[in-house]
Amino acid sequence: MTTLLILIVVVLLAVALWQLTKIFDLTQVGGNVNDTQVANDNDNKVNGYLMFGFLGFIYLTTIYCLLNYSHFPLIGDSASEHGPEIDNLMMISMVLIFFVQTITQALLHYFAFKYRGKKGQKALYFADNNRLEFIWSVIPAIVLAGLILYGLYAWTNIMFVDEEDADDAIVIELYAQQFKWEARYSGQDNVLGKANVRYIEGVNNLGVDLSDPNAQDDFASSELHIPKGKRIIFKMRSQDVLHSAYMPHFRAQMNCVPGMVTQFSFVPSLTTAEMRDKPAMIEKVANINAIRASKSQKLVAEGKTPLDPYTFDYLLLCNKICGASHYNMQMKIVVDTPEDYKIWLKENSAKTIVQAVKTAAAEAKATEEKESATTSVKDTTSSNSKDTTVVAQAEQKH
Ligand SMILES: [Cu+2]
Repeated sequence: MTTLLILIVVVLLAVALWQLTKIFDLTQVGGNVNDTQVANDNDNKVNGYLMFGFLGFIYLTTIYCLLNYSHFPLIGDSASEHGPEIDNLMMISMVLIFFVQTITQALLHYFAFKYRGKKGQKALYFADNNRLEFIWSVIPAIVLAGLILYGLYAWTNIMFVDEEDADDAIVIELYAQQFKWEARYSGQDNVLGKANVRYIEGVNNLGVDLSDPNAQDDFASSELHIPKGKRIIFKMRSQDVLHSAYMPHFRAQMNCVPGMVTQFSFVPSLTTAEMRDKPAMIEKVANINAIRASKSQKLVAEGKTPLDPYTFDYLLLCNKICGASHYNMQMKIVVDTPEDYKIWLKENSAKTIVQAVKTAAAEAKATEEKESATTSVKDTTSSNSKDTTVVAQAEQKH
């Protein structure tokens, strides 16, 4: 809000200044001032040097941003086996863009200065220059073709997973809905049971087909646990609108589309604990906690509860603006060692979805019976009070 106010004030100040200069110009009318609208040599010279000034501004801003903000992008320390390949592709693209833009901007501004308007100087007209056009067409074509080929190679490498070959891969479903994620594990058989939005009822909020033999051992979790060093095949579904499963630390993203199953697969290469121990991560966390500590001081002074210190966790985020609470659509990912994963699996795999549905049905039945018992007790009391209409209604209920 404050930023908006500041922006409005700046815009209003600019407008006021512009109006003031116009008034100033009007007061000069009739004086000995050059008010012709045609630029003279001096105007062109000023504009030529301003071009150089702008070039300097671009370069200085670039250097400033590189020095101050280059630690923000996630480059290096990716937590999946294919991560370095994506980082490499990203790095090559960025270096190329940086190189080309640095040179072209310099040329653009230099020539704007060199060929600024001068009295008596005429522009040379020529229709085309084959050699020049050849150079500026062929060089980008070769560079782009190389980049695209490398990108395609990386893409197929990452996206093509032979499920028959990868039989020790773990199949997990990521289910998206406004505004939360849920993971469904395929259980002992490693095959997810069929699911459809039409089967959603009560506690079966993932719409699992309870009659499917493959669904019998499926279990759901609100936290995604995966083991290090094993291939995970994610099957994505969405209940309502387009979502996107984004796991930045694993360099993974895939759209979740209502009515179809999409897929992404990767091998985690760093456990949560290992990632927390990385020097870059330690520095980042310390930085966040320093900010939190200073905020907490203010909160305490206002009599509010201070913020909890931050510890790093991998996250699954939604990367499609899917509604009002999109920003908060996230799920914690824990990369365990294979041993810890086994323990977690043991603790959680017993709570199957089929079992949960059965328990809920039994509970519902029990409460129903309890309720009908209390109603019949009430019935007797009301019949004692000779309220015949209530008795009749209660009988109808039975
Ligand atoms: Cu979403």
